[in-house]
Amino acid sequence: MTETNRPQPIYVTRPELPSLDDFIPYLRQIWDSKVLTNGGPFHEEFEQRLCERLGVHHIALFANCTIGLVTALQALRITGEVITTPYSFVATAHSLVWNGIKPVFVDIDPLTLNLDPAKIEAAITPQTTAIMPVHCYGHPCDVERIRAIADTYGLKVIYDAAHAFGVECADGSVLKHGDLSAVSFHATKVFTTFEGGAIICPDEKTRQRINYLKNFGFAGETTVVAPGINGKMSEFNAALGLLQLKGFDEATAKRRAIDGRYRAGLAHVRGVTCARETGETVSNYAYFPILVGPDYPLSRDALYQKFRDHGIHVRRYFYPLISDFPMYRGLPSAAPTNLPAASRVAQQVLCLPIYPSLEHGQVERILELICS
Ligand code: T4K
Repeated sequence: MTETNRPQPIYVTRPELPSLDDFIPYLRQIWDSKVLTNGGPFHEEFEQRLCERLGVHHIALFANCTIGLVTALQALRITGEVITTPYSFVATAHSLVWNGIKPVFVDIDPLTLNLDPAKIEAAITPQTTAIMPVHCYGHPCDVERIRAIADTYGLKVIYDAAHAFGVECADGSVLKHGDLSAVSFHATKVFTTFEGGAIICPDEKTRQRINYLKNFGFAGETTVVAPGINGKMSEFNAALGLLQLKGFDEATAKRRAIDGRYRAGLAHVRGVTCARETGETVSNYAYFPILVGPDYPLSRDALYQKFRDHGIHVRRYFYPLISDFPMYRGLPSAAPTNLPAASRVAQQVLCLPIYPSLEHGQVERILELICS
């Protein structure tokens, strides 16, 4: 095969961007006004539009989701121990450690791949102050059971909702659940501002405190009320977000079609299981994780390599488990015996490419590679 007819590499995700021409007027406005950041007009408008789009009342924009999680924990004054999942991106547990909080890992449900509510109570100690579950792959956690446990023990719930933009349950956006939820607008997410994120807050008072914290703690020109951080979103990112909102539904429809094709194509492949949805009424089709079981002719890593050899950059989200990284593996809760479901899933998972510009022929090639 020559360089010219070699197929283009395929990635696990690719951002869907608006046309550059459509972005130029936004840039011109920024250049003309010279307001670049610190709550400028695009920032304010983007917060407003997001509230409308998501059906929520209070949003604080952030430079990224990780700093949003760190700030959410600060805002609720979480200390001691927080129960969380090992089956996530490292930012989940890192946000705890950045606050001097000890993560306590609890196993996942092997079907939903989210924190298993049945295992939470056994991990609660007098030091536990909160639960940080993840809506993994955008599939909602069992929010009702988690809320009931939190209420019984007087715990806060902060959702790492990095994957869950646009996801809805029967009562609307999943981002409304918990005391706070943090969502990501990173380049790899279904909705992107290049880098970015937001906290969804229950009330204006909490949002105000979060706004102080993300602006160094300033509550006025000469008043600093907390040792805050710089977590602000710039005008550039906010303008991009405004423009991106316009294309979100169309992009989701393309993802839905790919999701449907994968599910149909893999339905009868022995040893391959598609992760199931968990009760959302509207999905965002953010990821397409499959589990490669012992009945499949190749190991997960052999299939991963086969894809790589064909220029297809699938990813093993989330392997290794967070609890296997050096800064966490000494914790008693990190022991693989405490996390049997997460340990098994991390060995089997492979996230297939899914993004709006992924072509029909490319999806078929991916399916062929799994089936051949
Ligand atoms: N909580 C959870 C549960 C998360 O998954 C994440 C982030 C966070 C919190 C923190 O959110 P942020 O603070 O980032 O807002 C990626 C992302 O960097 C990370 O944001 C994401 N989760 C995680 C699941 O995936 P990598 O190291 O896999 O990214 P990378 O650079 O290898 O990109 C993957 C593929 O995406 C590339 O092969 C090609 C494509 N890509 C990537 C970038 C950055 C593009 O096409 N364009 C791009 O600009 O972590």
